[in-house]
Parts: sequence; structure tokens; C-alpha cells
Amino acid sequence: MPDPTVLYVLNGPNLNLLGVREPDVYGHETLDDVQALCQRAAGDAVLVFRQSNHEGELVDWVQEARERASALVINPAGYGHTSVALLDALRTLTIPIVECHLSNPAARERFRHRSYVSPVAAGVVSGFGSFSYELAVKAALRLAQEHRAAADRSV
Ligand code: CA2
Repeated sequence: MPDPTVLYVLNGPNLNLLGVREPDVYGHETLDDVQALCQRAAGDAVLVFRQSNHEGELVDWVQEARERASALVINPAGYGHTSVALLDALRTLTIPIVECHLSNPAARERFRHRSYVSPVAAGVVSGFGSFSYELAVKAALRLAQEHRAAADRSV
């Protein structure tokens, strides 16, 4: 039996407040709603869905994903604009990484235009609210499949 596809979806600071504060910017859905949507989009894949307000914890989870995941979706939230530590951790991964945002940071304040994650991401999905996550999960699963096929061909 082949190994199951394991997809990590990591969420950065303040995303636990989704649906509770600033619905005009981030929508009415809660993070639990987003998790359910990701699970539906992931089908049979094993979904590991987590949120943390702490940079080091996110770094630990990225390192964990290095050992266990077939692909990683990350909404780094504010740390995407600031965290070299997160970038350094992401750089160690060989699995596909998809960056995901609810809003479109490029259409917002200037300080949101820089992303430390984008240079190591296979792609970025932003601006579609919770639908960004659905698209990101689908993209990550496709990339994981291609990544595995390429690895199988090389043995
Ligand atoms: O659009 C996104 O997904 C962001 O990653 C969200 C971050 C922001 O810093 C990025 O520029 C874009 C902020 C997450 C904060 O989430 C909240 C949710 C509800 C209420 C308050 C904050």
C-alpha cells in the first residue's frame, strides 16, 4: 500500500480571530470553517491543520513537515512580512510549498507587499477569502503528486 499523502496547512498569528474580528477584511468564516473546507478539498489525504501566534512554534511545525509531509500550505499572516526564521526553516524543505492569503496583500499597505515566503513557494494564492485555501490545497496536492512521480522516476 502506498504511503498516504500528508498535507500540512499552517496558519500564522491572529488567524485564530477569523470570523470574530474584522469581518469586513477577512470574512465571516471562522478558522474551524476554513479547516473543514480544507479537509473537503483534501479528500482522502491526511490533513494536519494548525495555527499558532508564536514564530518558534511555526518554525517547529515546518521542521516537522520536513519529515512527515508531502506538501505544505502556509498562511504566514504577519510573519510572512517579517520572519527570516520562518524563511530559513522553509528553505530546508524539499516538498512543494504553497503560500496562501485570504486578502490580497499586494493591494494593501506597502509593508504587506514584501513576503519572505514567496521566494521559496511554488506559488501564491491570495485575495479570494477562504476560497484561497481551497485553491491552495488543490494546488499543493497536485504538486505533491508530481513531486512523488518525479522521485519514483529517479530510482
Ligand atoms: O490575507 C491574509 O491571509 C493575511 O496573511 C492575513 C494577515 C496579514 O498580516 C497579511 O498581510 C495577510 C493578518 C491575519 C490576522 O487575522 C485576523 C483575523 C481576524 C481578525 C483580525 C486579524
